[in-house]
Amino acid sequence: MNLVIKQIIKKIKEYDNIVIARHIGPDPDALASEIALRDSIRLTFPRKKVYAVGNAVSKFKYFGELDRIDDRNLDKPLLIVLDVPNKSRIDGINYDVYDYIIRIDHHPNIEEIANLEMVNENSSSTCELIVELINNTKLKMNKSIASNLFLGIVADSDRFLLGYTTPKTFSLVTKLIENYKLDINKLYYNLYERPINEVKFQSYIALNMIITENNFGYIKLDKKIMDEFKVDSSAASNMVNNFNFIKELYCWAFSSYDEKNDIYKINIRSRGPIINKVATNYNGGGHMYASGARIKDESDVDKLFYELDMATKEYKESLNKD
Ligand SMILES: [Mn+2]
Repeated sequence: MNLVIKQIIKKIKEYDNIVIARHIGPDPDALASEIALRDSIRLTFPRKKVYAVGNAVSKFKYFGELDRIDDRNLDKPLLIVLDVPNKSRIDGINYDVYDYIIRIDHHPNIEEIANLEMVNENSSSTCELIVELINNTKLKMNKSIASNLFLGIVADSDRFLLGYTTPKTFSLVTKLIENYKLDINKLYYNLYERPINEVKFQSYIALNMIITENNFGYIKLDKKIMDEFKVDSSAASNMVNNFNFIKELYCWAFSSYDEKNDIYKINIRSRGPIINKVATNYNGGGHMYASGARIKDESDVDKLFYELDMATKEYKESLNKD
């Protein structure tokens, strides 16, 4: 790992134009890591041009502003891709214009997308990897960078609940809080404050979710029901983690219709069955126990749910063997 970190900082020093990108439909880890790394490089090397790109998300504005650029006009740019393992899911870049590409990520490898990779599947978050990068190089940090990195780690580990939360995660976070005097209670409001209609929508999901005999839970959220609760498809993704630790569920998935892009967004979570392999067959992917997919054809949603049910069945049967 240390050799890779050395190589990454060498490349950052070498290039004057640097673009940082992450996955489409960004979550807090993706946004926090790209903005934190951009701000750290700017702080350390004020003469470099560094951009964090991709579509902005209004509810995540508190992480900072994103940059609007045309990367085709940049001279010999370096691309740093964060929190995404596949080319097709990188947001807002022209892949072919880059002179050199680095990937920093905690998703399992899917395809070669970079010249240099810092990938650790056992890391809680991309933000944790950025903290390690900054701590082990001359890259600088300040309070706002530390706040973003803290929030990315908290969000992706679901408040240190999920696997891959290690003693290292806690010790890195402790130093962020101590060294930059983070007001963590204030920061939590950014992540966790939500309108009552979302809570009501969550109750609707709990009341109407179908649970199979294999302990797979699923629900389809159409436009009518989302209009009724005044929520959009991103609300469903926000609350999928809230269905963890339910005795009757080994795996659960929500399908929500995204009107703007005319697709069905699927959010899948698991506490046993491996789900990212299934999601990959449906224009999706992610982690072993946390995945997503984007589906055009509604009949494919049913097929995906069926395959998840079968994966859950297999998992349940494996439990009974021991
Ligand atoms: Mn992540």
